[in-house]
Amino acid sequence: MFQTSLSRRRVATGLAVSGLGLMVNRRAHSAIHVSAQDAPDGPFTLPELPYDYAALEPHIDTLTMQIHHDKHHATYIANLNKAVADHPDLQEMSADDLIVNLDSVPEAIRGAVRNNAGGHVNHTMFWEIMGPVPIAAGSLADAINRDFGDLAALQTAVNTAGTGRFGSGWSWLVLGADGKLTVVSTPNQDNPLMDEVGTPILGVDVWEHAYYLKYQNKRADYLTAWWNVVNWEAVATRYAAAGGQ
Ligand code: MN3
Repeated sequence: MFQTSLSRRRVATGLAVSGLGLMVNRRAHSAIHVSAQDAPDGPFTLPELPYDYAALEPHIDTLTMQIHHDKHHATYIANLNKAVADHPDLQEMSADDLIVNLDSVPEAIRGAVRNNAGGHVNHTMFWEIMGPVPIAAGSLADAINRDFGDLAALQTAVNTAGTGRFGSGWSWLVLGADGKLTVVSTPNQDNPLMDEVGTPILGVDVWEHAYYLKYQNKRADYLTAWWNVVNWEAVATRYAAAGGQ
C-alpha cells in the first residue's frame, strides 16, 4: 500500500513539474527524474526501451509508455538502489539473483528488495517481449499447442488470470520444472521465480498504470489488445533459454 501511494505521488509530481520534458527528449527527461529522487546512481540502471514510445500504438499509447518506463520503472530502480545502498554484497548481485535469493536478504530491506527488484526484473522483461512479431512455427508453438490446445486457448488463460487478479499484479506464462507450460498470476511485483513456480516466458502487467489512460477500468479490453503487440520471437528466445523443448 505504501509503495503504491508513493509511486502514484511521484508520477503526479513529475508530470506537474516536468510535463514539457515528456515532449522534448526522453533520455534527458529520465535523467532529470532519477536525479531528483535522491537515490544512488547504481548499481542498478534503467534499461532503454528497445523501441520508440509510440511503437506500440494504437494498442498501447505513447503517454502510457512514457510514464510507465520513465516514471514507474525508474522508481523501482531508484528504490532498489536505496535499499541496497548499505549492502555491498547485494550490490554485486543481479536483480534476477536477488529475487530468487530473497531469504538471504536482510529482513529490514527484504520487502523493499522484493518489490523493487521484482519491479525491475518484471518490467525489463515486459519491454523485451513487446514490439509486434508474430508467432512462428517451432518448439514454442508446438509446446503451446501441446499444453493448451492452441494459441487462442493460451491467450484466454492469460487473460482470465489477469482479469481475475484483484488489485495489482501480473499474469504469466511459465515453464515449470516438469517441462510444461502453465499460466499463473502473482500480486504486486512478485515474479514466478520467487516461489519457484517456474520460469516466466511471457508476462503482462495488469497494474492500472499499464492501461488506465487508454482503457480506464476496462482491464479485459487492454488484455485483448495487448496480444497485438507481443514479440513472439523474444518469447521463443526466453522459452529456449529456460530449457524449453
Ligand atoms: Mn508496470
